[in-house]
Parts: sequence; structure tokens; C-alpha cells
Amino acid sequence: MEHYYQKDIECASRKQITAWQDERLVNTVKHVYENVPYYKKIMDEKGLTPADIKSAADLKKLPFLTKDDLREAYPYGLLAVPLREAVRIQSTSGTTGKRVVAFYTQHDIDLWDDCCARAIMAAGGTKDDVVHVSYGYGLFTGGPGLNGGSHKVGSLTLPMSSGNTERQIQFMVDLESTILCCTPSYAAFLAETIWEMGLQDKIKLKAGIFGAEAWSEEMRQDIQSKLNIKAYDIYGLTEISGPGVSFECSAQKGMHINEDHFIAEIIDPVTGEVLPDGQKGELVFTSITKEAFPLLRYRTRDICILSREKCSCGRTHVKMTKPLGRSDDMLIVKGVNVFPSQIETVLLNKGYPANYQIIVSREKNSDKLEVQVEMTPEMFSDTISTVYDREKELVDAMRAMLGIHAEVHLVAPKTIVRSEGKAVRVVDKRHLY
Ligand code: DLL
Repeated sequence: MEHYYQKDIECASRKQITAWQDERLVNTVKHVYENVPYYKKIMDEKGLTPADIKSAADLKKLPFLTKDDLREAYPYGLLAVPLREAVRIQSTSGTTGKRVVAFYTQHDIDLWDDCCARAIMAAGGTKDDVVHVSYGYGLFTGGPGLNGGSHKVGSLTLPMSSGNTERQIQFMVDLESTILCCTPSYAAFLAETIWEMGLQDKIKLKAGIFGAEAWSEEMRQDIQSKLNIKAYDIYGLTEISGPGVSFECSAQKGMHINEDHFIAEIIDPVTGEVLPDGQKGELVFTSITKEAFPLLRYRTRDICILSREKCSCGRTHVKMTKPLGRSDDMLIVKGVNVFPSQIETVLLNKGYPANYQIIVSREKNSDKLEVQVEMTPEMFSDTISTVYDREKELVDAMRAMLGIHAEVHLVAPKTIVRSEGKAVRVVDKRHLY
């Protein structure tokens, strides 16, 4: 087979998609009720049995699941198969202590690879392509996901992982990479470096598949013109498998959600009410084909709009907009999930008052995280060299907590402007949404 394109699935009729969703949801609910005490408990509490869920229309009877529930269940609380059936874990970035861990059987990995293969195909990928994967490998889902998808397509796969930019470019030139997969900020950095090295004419790229963080239309135009490629968005989250939950097609206008694997809902983030297509709200996913880690009504906290308008590519699966914001305060900095509460924990543990401000900016297409922290009057009366040591101590503690570097600046007491309402903890100068 020359191409990997599941046309009968990706272009199925609405009736067919609904039939799949109904049947698979019923099976998934039965599976988790019987195998995960947590689900049995929350359904019993609502007086529900699997027999009450007869189709996707009954989904709204089920309670939502949140990231906190997943943390609470760490590590094995939501595993729905015997340990011997699970073959892999992946984990979300940037949290310490109770992390979110997702499990996969071989079947789950196979379906995840399918989803990523669809994304690569939608970007024009075939067996003849050289797919350069510069997402991180390891616990992060980016590298393993696109790697698996590329194998499915049958493309030659370069498992580059992130970093070592000159080596990346060297391989790109020598191996004649045609499709680049990485975060949009790394793509922009690679493009800039390629121009600085004067190698732009030696690059054979034709497409890029960029996701895991917010990026603007201007950034797309910039990357497309610098690399002379078409740049496609890809979306996903660890909890629901990883990249490939949805992806852009040739229309480059919204991302098709793989509806044969995931049921998408949009809810009002405050009331939890399900909103009709076309309205902006929080995206909620139910996975309906997973064995090891199926989630029912998982709140992503990503704010989006769903659209079922006919797409020029012929795919019939519902489209979502790029995330237009978050319904919680999570920041994504250099591809790593950062919660202000983690920074606050570090400060309080080290004896600082909770007067701080987090400033995120983008310099040369790379995110910069800065934390301004007020000292107590006692700390302030110490000498300058102590300030340096204190800053260094906080930088180390933040790296241990977040997994990335944060610049720390200690400031005099009462310097940070007090707010009369909610404290302005985060100033995001990137204007991504
Ligand atoms: O970022 C999975 C992924 C890897 C997606 C590679 C695409 C490419 P997490 O680290 O769990 O998983 O972070 C998930 O990242 O809830 C969104 O807020 C954000 N996100 C993911 N894709 C996009 C995108 C991966 N295309 C969280 N645009 C999600 C904007 C995105 N935000």
C-alpha cells in the first residue's frame, strides 16, 4: 500500500460515525465499570449502571473527570487492564509529586499510531517521505506519537528528539528531510538558524506538523515563508493518548477530531452545561476505543469551538478551532505545562511571602519564564551577595519543580503592585490566544 489513508473511516457518513460512537461508548462504559473501582464508585453514587448508557446521547448522565481526579488516582488507580496487559506509560510534563500517568496496551499504541498516521497523511505524507521528528522523546507523547505515525505511513523516520539544533539541521540537509514534526516555537527557531547558517536552499522540507502549544496565524505565515513549507497544526493531550487527537487537513482551517476514537463535547466551564456546536466553551473528551486508560468525560480545560461544516478535504469528522484559551491557569512554557501554584509552592516552602509575579515572554522564538519575588524586610536587609545566593537557590528549586529554567529576580518588599481584586499573578506577553 502506497498511502496510509483511512478514507472509509475519515470520510464516513454521520450516521456511521454515530453508530460507531454509540456501540463503542456502551462497551467502554461496561469495561471501566467492571474493571476500575473508581468508575464503579462514581457511577454507583449517581445511581447509574452500564445499562443506563445506551448511546452517546446518554453521555451527559455521566460525571466529569478532571486532572485532579487523575492525580488522585496516581499511579494505578485508573488502570483498566491487568498490569501484564499494559506495555507503556507516558506522562504529562512539568508536574512533580503526583503526576498524571497514562497507560497503553499494544492495541492502544496501535490506534494512537493510526491517529498520528492520519495527521501525517493529511499533511501530504507518503512512504516516499523522510519524516524528521524533533518533538521530545521519553515521557512526553510528542516524539513517540509522531514516530509511531510515521512508521504506519511507511515513511523513513528520523527520531531526532529535541535540541542540538546544528545536528538537526545537518541531518535535515544530508537525509533530505521532507516533513518536520516539532513544536511551532522550535520550528521557528530552526528556520531562523537555517537562515543564519545560509542553508535555506539546501532544505527539502515540504510540510511541518506543529503542535503541543498555542501558535498564532502570523507565526504560521512566518514559518511557512522561511522554510517554504505548508505548516499544519496538530492537537492532543497525554491523558487522551497524545498528539493526533485532532489534526489539520489541506484546508488549514480547524482540526478534524478522530471521532471514531474520541467523542468531543463543548461545555460551559462554569456550569458544566453541554453547549451546541458553534459555541465557545471547554472541550471534553471521552475515549471509546482504549483498553488500558479509557477516560469518560475528561475536562481538557482547553477553550474551543466545534464545527460540523463541510470540509473541502472530504473528511467528515468534526473540526475544532485551535484552543482559544484555557479555563484554568495552566501555562505552556517551552512546551512544558506550568501551573502558577507550583511556583507558589516553591516560594512558600523557602519562606517567601506569596507576593510574586510570573512574566512569560518570547525572545527569538523561544519562551522565557521570569519570576519576580518580593523579599521579606528581614531578607532585604541582608547583603547583596546573599541575594545572589537566594536567587540561585530559587532557580534550582524551580527547575526541580517545573523541569525548566526560570529566571528569578528578588525585589524589595512592597514592590509588586497589589491588586484590589484577584492578584495578577501571570503576565503573558506572548499574546498567543
Ligand atoms: O502536548 C501532546 C502533543 C504533542 C500535541 C505533540 C501535539 C503535538 P500534553 O503535554 O499533555 O500533550 O499537553 C496537552 O497542550 O491540553 C493544550 O492545552 C496544549 N496543546 C496541545 N496541542 C496544542 C495545539 C501534548 N496544537 C495540552 N495548540 C493541551 C494549542 C495545544 N495548544
